[in-house]
Amino acid sequence: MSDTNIYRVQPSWKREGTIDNETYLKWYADSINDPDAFWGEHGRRIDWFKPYTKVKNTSFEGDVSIKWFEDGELNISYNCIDRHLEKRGDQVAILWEGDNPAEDRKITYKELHEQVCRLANVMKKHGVRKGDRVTIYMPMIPEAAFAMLACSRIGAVHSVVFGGFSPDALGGRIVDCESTFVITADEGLRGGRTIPLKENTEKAIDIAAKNFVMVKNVLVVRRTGGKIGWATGRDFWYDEELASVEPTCEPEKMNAEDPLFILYTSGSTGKPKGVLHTSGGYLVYASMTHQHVFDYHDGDIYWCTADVGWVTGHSYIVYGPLANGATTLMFEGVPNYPDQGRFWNVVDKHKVNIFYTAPTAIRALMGAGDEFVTRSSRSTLKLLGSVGEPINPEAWEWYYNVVGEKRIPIVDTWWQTENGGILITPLPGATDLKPGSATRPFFGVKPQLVDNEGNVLEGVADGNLCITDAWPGMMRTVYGDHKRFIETYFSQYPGRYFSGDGCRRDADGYYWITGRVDDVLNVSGHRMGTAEVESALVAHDKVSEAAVVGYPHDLKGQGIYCYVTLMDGEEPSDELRKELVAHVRKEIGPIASPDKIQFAPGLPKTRSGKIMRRILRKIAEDDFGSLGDTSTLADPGVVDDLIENRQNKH
Ligand code: 6R9
Repeated sequence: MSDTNIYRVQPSWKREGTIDNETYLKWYADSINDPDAFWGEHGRRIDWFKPYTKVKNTSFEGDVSIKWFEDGELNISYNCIDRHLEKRGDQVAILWEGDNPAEDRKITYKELHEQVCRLANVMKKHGVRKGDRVTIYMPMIPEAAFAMLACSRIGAVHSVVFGGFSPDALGGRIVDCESTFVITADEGLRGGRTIPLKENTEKAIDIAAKNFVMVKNVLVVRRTGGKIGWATGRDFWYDEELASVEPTCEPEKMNAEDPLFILYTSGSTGKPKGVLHTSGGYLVYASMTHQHVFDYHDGDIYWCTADVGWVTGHSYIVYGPLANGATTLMFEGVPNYPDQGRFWNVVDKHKVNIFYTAPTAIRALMGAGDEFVTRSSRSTLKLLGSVGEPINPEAWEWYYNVVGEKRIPIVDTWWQTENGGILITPLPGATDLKPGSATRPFFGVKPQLVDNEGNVLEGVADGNLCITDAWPGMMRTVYGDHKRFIETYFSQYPGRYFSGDGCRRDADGYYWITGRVDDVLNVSGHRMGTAEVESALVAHDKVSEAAVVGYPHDLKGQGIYCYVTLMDGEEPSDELRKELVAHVRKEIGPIASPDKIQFAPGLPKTRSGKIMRRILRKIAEDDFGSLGDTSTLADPGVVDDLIENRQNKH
């Protein structure tokens, strides 16, 4: 990675109130030297029913306890809606662009208020109470945001499950948080194709029932009008229910540390973890990062292309922007439908000022050719953002030169589901940019690099990325399993939060994320554990053993490479390959589709039976010349067969 190209902050990147470098340095120092004073002041950017008197009460030691603004009371939906009504009741809050370019909707703050209140009343009518978990399995339609906000209005805890996940994945998530109320749609629509959300929900409910979690009600939004099954008494139409209740609903007074949502994410082990975020600190952090990282100014049209099923959708489509009274664009479709120019057509159509997307999309569009971009104007754009995986410098340069016409800054934002908001990022008016670097920490964030033994690395270094002190937006626990929270994030390097990412710090103190150092894959910006894909594979009755690793993939960042050992008597075939791909898609969802499957008579194991993934990674990368020491293998002979039959021969 070269850091020779530096893109200096341009005067035109600053507007009134944009944070400059001097301010960044001062605020950063303040935030580190006196977090209580810093966050005590910035915590007031949101409205509190009862002001806090305590600010920070956190410990990364022992039992790990994170509390921010702990005696304050607030309501998230009040902050995202009600407090804007007087000044911007008629301003568009959610600007929706359908999968079909002919379809769009504009929802003002006033309308948002009514929709959210009605839905909150419907949930109350069906017995949903403060603290209850509600599962949201929705397409990218405004009702998904209404559902999240309605939960927050009554103090219910939402668990949004990405609409691309399978019935099994959905069922598992319903069971884990014991949620008895599900909000979904008849079908989703993406790239002209329908997704059977209600049908998947029914299958998931059956799975949940087998695990003794009984879903009592399903609220169904009419999206496509497609034919669906129906259980009278359990299923209700969203529109009919909303019409039957009052249009106002008092927001529940919530403690700052009351849970707001659970979001499942993959780790090194097979089972996704329910990352729990609470209310006050989360909203302060999401709104503050949204304002300063994207240099959001009043009146800007802001578009984040993520799905609400991911944390980026939570913090930067819904909560951050709406807390700031922004117009947030929500897009139902995909970047290449009807063609590869869709993003830029939408930018022109809705006069988008701030655009935030993922490297995988940038790479795919780069591959499609510049004409799809250059035929659009994009003159309204003021800032570009990137998130989800490391952005390679080539893609960064293309984004900067072609999409942004060398005119506007790019913010490469590093953060994770666990973090609640952006941790390492440029600020457009303050930070000189280097393609491929997430640059510097946001206020209150103390990064640290350590070697594998936990020794702190100073200055220019390459190591494991930890954060040494708490910030308001961070997760509080793994839902229902605080021990796992401590083990996963605070045990490898005690007293510090370990991100699972590798990272380099250069001579300017800039951070360069190099990717996961654990058994987590990042495929097109989607996180998944190798163990999850492995357990899906071994659930197939012809598979005896499986090992999954990532390999570099031009478009997806990482591809999924599976080594599969078959049951005795089973023969490898292309047919079976296809069967296994279909099987994994069914078990997890299309995002987990294996790219390569190699049938292997044996896997390289140590004498104690541990699979040596290092070797499997090298072979998947077609880099078997440097396999390193294989003498500890129980049967070194398996390696030759693996090399011989590798699927990525160059
Ligand atoms: C927000 C989000 C988190 C993982 C993270 C890292 C990778 C995210 C990145 C990045 C390099 C960036 N990641 N942003 N790597 N540069 N700007 O994506 O959350 O889905 O939990 O993924 O994504 O590896 O650990 P999540």
